[in-house]
Amino acid sequence: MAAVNAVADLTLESDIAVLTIDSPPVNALSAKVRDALRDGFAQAIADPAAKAIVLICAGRTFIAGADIAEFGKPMTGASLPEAQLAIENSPKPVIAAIHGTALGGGFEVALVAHYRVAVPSAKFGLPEIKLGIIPGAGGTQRLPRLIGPEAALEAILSGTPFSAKQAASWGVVDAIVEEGALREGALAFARDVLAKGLPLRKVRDLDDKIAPARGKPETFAAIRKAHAKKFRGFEAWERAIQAVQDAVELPFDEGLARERKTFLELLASPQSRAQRHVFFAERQVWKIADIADTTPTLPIAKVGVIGAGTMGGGIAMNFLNAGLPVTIVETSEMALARGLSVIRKNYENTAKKGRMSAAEVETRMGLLTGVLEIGKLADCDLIIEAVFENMGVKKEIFAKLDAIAKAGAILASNTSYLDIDEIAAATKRPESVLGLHFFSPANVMKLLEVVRGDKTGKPVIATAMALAKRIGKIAALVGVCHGFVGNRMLAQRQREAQKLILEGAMPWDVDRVLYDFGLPMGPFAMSDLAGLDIGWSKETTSSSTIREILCEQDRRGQKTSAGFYDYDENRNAKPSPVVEKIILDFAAAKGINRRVIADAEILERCLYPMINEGAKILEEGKAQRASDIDIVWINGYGWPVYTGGPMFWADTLGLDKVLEALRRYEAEMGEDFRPSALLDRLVAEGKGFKDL
Ligand code: T1G
Repeated sequence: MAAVNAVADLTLESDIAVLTIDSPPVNALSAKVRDALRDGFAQAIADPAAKAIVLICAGRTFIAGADIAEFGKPMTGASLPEAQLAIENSPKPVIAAIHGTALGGGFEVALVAHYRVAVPSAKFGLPEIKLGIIPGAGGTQRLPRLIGPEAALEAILSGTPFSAKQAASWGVVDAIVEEGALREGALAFARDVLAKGLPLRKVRDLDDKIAPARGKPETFAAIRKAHAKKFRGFEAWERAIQAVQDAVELPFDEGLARERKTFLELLASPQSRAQRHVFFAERQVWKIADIADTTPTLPIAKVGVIGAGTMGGGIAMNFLNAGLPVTIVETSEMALARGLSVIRKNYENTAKKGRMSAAEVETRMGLLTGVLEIGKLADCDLIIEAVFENMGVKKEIFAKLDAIAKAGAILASNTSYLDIDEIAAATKRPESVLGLHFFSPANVMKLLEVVRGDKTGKPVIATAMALAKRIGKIAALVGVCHGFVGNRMLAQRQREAQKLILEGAMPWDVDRVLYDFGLPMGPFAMSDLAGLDIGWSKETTSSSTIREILCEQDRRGQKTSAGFYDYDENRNAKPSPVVEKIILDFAAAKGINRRVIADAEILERCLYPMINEGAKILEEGKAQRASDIDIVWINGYGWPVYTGGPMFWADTLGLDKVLEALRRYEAEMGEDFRPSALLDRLVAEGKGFKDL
């Protein structure tokens, strides 16, 4: 055995050379790994005893892509294309042996091998689009030659890995070998290649899968049309489609050169920097400074949910989807029946769309029990309260739970802003109490704010974070304050949006600016969707806000086909002359001189106070890191991922610019814009949130 370098060694198994890459955690294509590929293949090719070469990786996975941590830094060592040429042009058959996830540059390395074998659990993918780039080492040129342009674009635009079984059916993989016996399987395959004198197949030479699409731009036009809505605001997707079109229309080397040029351009783009920030932020968010990964977690085998309304039902579905039995409590037969039927309908709709079998619907519904007595939750390991937002009611429920729940049970509230410490104080076991703040629709939205109370125990937090992963959520640990992280920052935007429509803008102006910025919806369209009458009552209404007046005129939002907007029979919104008059009359009655408000002011006044509030949240330690706030907003409120989240975006703008604007607005409009001390300090030190 000869060490090629610190991350690779070369062994000779009778007449087969085996190059083993070993660079934890995921054998990413760092400079050392690229060097090892170039030098390892040169050594194996030069060794007369080696008749074929197997490329395999140690550890949990085959090469999972380029080393993202190296992006943006000066490149050292061999380039990836250089290492790939050494493999593709080997005069000896090269077999890539794949386990774990062959992703991005890792898959592109496998695609220059002459043959590929994999274990059944292996996965393949080109997830570069999630980093704001396109595959940059031949993926857009070689994959279409193996599976056709449409399937290749589906894989590239989704970034979703596909299975070894799928890869085998597409001919991407030449053999599936026994799980756990990859090395032996690959060596046997190599011997078979030698014995049969099979050719040095180069994917670059294939044409049969791309020829049918040649001279048919309509193929790509259709793909563009199908993805336009999903990729609104993103840059890379259009470039990916163009690259695959080049693969079909141009000679291989020309297409490859164009791909590389596009890849390098996108790599230097603000969008890719932002999405790379999000990649690492999504991994950081799980790490809790004072809770070690080894902290014991509590067993969760049975879950209780109090309230079968929209939130309770959605929350229950998360656990049913993870195979956990759920007992759901309601106060009346009718409310319980309604709640259970909504859950069943949701599953049946999913089955209708072919995303679940009828048997699976029954399996999940079979795990669900509806009851009317809270006492029936006594044997649950976790109980989540999801009733309407009233502190008195919640404290009453937690006092009851304290009396009936078994020792060690975790008691959680789904409140979206109330004080978890006050709720915990209603029990004699505050160490077992925390907030689990789901986002509506709770079975769809990925974000979970895990709210840590003053007395919440570390095993309870560790259990909640692990459980979040189990139910497919991304969890952010937040502290107790009004609205926690997401809603606390949202309140800043909502306040300014309300003020702006009095001062001179119209609801559709504010929504347009935020929609064009990349948010899925503006505050007024969002209110119409949620319903303007949440928290409103005919009895107490007093025409004191635009919202109240709209409700008084039975404009409750989409459900009444009228709210801030008028809605047609297809629920398409259009600006409303009725609302315009209501706003003008209301402002006049308040003696407000309306003025023309520029889009830039709308954007600054809606987003900068949010960033400022984010800074206060960090100052108070209600979030561990600025990137956690980015994760909250991207996964809970649809903040455009290609800007990296509000805090990363602020750094991109320059905190000095944000501070200057806040000071300007504070001078004109008062303390709502008073900059936080942290913002002041960071600007004074010439730093950003990323430096915290
Ligand atoms: N580069 C650097 N670090 C990486 C990495 C990568 N590609 N992939 C993972 N890590 C780190 C990660 O930060 C974490 O570190 C640890 O490994 C475990 O990861 C030319 C240019 C492979 C499916 O986009 O999807 O190739 O937090 O917690 O859940 O066309 O990681 O422990 O310090 O995610 O088991 C394309 C990215 C790159 C794959 C494993 N490749 N990685 O998931 O573990 S672009 C990707 C993943 C490219 C070419 C282009 C996942 C995983 P730490 P983890 P996991």
